[in-house]
Amino acid sequence: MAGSRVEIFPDALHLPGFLSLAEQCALSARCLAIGTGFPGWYVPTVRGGGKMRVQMICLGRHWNARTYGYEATRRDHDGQPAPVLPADLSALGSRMAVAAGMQMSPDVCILNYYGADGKMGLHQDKDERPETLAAGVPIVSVSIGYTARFIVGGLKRRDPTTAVSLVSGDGFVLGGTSRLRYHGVAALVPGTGPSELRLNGRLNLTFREGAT
Ligand code: MD3
Ligand code: FE
Repeated sequence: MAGSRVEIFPDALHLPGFLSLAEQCALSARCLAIGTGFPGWYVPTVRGGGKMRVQMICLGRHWNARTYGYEATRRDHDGQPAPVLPADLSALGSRMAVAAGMQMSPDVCILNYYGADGKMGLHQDKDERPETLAAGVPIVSVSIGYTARFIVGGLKRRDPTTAVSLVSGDGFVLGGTSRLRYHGVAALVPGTGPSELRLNGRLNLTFREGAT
């Protein structure tokens, strides 16, 4: 399925097998090195006081889970500066957008690391600059490890949703009129993903532009 594109909605493209196994192994090692280094993973606490069901680290800019804004330092956590977004990761985001027939120049990458019982509730990503959102500049993501039951809905929380399985190596690009769709991770399928990865969990990288 490498090189295929599946249109889930207009401007919502699933790219099965976007990364080869070798690329998944290298990227997984890279992300785990970043996350277990300093300042490393943290579990965000959201506005209502609840903890998210995922470990996170933001590269380039920090997404504040209390204010839902982007900033230079991890003000809602330990005050550390957000680590830089490495050029090769930023290039990967741009390359994925191009593979979906779009364009972007990421200024932030959010790494999410899910354990077997990880999930992410239905939400919209609308904290980037209004001009970027209005222009439909995409968010692009790539998944490694356990398969995720990913759900995508409409522009209102209660709109019907479609389920997509995001398998290790898959890309997903959400731009244009789909940029503000509600979406979330309903559950993971523990034990899935290439055994060569030796990854007990799932890594997801989202690349965003306009996080300023
Ligand atoms: C659909 N992450 O970090 S990635 C997130 O699997 C997030 O970790 C999920 O939602 C994860 O905000 C989903 C695919 C994705 C990313 C951004 C989107 C889907 C999207 C933006 C709009 C609509
Ligand atoms: Fe999201």
